Amino acid sequence: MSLSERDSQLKGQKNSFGQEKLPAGQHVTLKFPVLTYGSTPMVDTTEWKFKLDGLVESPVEFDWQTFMAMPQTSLTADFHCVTAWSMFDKVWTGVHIRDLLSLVKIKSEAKAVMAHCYGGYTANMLLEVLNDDDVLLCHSWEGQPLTAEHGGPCRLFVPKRYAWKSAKWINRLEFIAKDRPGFWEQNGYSMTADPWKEERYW
Ligand SMILES: Nc1nc2c(c(=O)[nH]1)N[C@H]1C(S)=C(S)[C@@H](COP(=O)(O)O)O[C@H]1N2
Ligand SMILES: [Mo]
Repeated sequence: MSLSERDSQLKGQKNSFGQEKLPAGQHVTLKFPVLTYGSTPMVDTTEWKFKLDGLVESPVEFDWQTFMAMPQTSLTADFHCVTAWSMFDKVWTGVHIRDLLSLVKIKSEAKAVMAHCYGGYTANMLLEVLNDDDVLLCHSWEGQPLTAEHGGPCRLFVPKRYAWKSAKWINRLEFIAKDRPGFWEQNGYSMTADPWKEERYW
């Protein structure tokens, strides 16, 4: 079956949230493409640290051992890149965002969040987009540790948004009062990035 036949076969199919399985303007990939701006940071788990700060009562920082000792969640989900590929039904594993957020008391003024990464990349989203049932801080994909090019040792996974919000090599979540543009958002990409509304640019 050709890829375009595959795309048309998906027409009318729904994902587990009742959305079109293949959002408008997307096509299926059977690969796991690498999309990185700039070079791949090499981050050793012995040096890795993660911070939750900004509008929280008390900031928290933890190391790799602590991260891996947190409750672990696996889920099967799709991944949609704004360059038009969609990858379906892969298993992502890590710490569920709600288990992560339970480590801090987020102040009521916090409405948005900025993901910060090793290498300097940033991505923004509303707190309600981050705080969703299918959002993970991931260390594994299809049962294997994430490779460095895919964001290993740790990346964010936000399947309901275009993939640039799924920040690779993430090391900090900063809670902020007002949504502000991250790296791609400063370069013309959408603040909200909903694939089912084709929010690609702004
Ligand atoms: N730190 C960082 N995270 C990033 C990117 C990046 O360049 N740097 N690219 C984004 C984009 S545009 C996409 S499509 C996905 C791609 O993830 P993958 O390379 O694992 O497929 O990562 C996102 N996260
Ligand atoms: Mo992307």
